[in-house]
Amino acid sequence: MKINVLILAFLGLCFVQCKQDASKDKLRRERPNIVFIMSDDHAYQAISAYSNKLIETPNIDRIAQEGMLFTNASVTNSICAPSRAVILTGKHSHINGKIDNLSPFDTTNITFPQLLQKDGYQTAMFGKLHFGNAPKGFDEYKILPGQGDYYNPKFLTQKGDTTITGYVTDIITDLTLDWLQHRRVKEKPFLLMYLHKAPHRSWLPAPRHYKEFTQKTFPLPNTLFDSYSNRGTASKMAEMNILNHMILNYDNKISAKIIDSLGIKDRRLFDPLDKMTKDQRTEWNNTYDPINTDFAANYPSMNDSTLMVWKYQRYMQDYLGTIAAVDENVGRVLNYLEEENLDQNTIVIYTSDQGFYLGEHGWFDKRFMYEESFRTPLLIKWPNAIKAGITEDEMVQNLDFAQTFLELAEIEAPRDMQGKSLVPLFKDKKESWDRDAVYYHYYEFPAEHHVKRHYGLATKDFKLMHYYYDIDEWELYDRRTDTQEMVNVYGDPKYKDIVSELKLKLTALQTEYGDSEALRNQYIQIYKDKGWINP
Ligand code: SGN
Ligand code: CA
Repeated sequence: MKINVLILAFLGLCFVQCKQDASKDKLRRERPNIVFIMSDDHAYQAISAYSNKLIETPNIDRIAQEGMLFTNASVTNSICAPSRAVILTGKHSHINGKIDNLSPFDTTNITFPQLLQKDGYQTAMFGKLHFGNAPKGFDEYKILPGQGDYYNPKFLTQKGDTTITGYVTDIITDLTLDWLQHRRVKEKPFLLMYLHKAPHRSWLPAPRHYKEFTQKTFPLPNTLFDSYSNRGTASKMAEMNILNHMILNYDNKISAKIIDSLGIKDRRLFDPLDKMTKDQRTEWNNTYDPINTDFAANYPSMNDSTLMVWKYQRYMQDYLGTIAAVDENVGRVLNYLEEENLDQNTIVIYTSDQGFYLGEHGWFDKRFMYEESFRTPLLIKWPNAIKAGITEDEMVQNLDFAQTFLELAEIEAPRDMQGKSLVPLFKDKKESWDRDAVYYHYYEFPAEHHVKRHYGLATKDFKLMHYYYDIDEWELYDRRTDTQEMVNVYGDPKYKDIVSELKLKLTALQTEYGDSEALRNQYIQIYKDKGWINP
């Protein structure tokens, strides 16, 4: 009798425990899915949720309409692979070691996908990573080698390489949808990293957008003819001016034959279209041959300013043309989530690995801490938790994603991660958000585009930068009055106290994040050892 009572009590306890475990399990299964969409070099100026001067992006905009639009999101180091390393590790470049596109990613770094995978998330990555090594922490990946190609791209997979015929943005989406449809494990929450190559240079649109975009004319930015006066050496020395450094053949798609016949000494002649099939090439020629003919006829009468405008228009036509395909494909993924009733408990993020110049200051490309390359688009929706239609102007960074995702997945973040979870901002608990400055450090110099090394800090009101390697120059911009950053006020006596205050803050941030002169010298030494000495 006594024994029976004991057995019953034991079974009862087991039942309660099992029930608790099951409901805990259920709760953990109900952790949100994460769809992280990132394009490459997508300027916020080219998303209509921010501004529709250049293009309409109705699908990307849906994310902001149904969630939040961040107007003050930035990167810690405005270049591709380093930005991706910051995102995955939640650590600044000087800590995770991926300071530039050239150094290998140190795979002993712990990344947030590894932690999610270990804790029950199904994980997948499709598209551009640009690390030179395979990602860790993914159940499945299909990634472009290096920069990848727009047409008929090759992908690296766990089962070897595969080349797929078609247009890269469509293919990355097909792979993503195929995984969602056929290999998603319904019992698990998932992390999906859906990473576009577009709109990266050399800006090749999909055939369906050739006609529409090559016929468009775009408004000129009012700093297109910037002479870089009132600023330091770095802006004057950069090689990313549309008139002087954009390549007529590679970038503007004027054939080598025409360039030669016009006697133009272009810096580089090579064919970005060489991966196309014969049919794709024919379709391309149908649109681009007449552009070539027109250019040949008009070039002799062009001066610097008309050539600048012509190149800017050509640049915008192709760059924005690639974004039209990104937008359509983002729509396909959002639709799928809705059709499968996955949208309510899925957090969807749209961002870029950094910002980009669309003719502001006469530039293309990125790398600088000046606004257009420092700032990056960020749109987030999660119907279960985020109210629709919110605009958020707090200073957030790509550094913050890892800790945000870990918090959503109820996983404790490693203590050495350096970002801040965005969850309080999602829940409108801004009182617990106390960040008043962000840190930036760019390293890749000497290198293409010649943007000098610099670090700096940004507050909502000011930006202080130090170019420290081959020159020793400070720049200060007053963001309240000079939103286009046209006048360096560092030497202006009016700003003396502000400079002192910001320098103290900068030192405090460097101490907090563990950046130091010794570390800077160590990273410079790597370039010296490789013989990459500044000319
Ligand atoms: C390539 C581009 C550069 C660009 C870098 C880095 N040149 O080298 O214009 O700055 O990538 O871009 S290209 O002639 O190869 O197109 S990043 O996005 O990968 O960082
Ligand atoms: Ca990039």
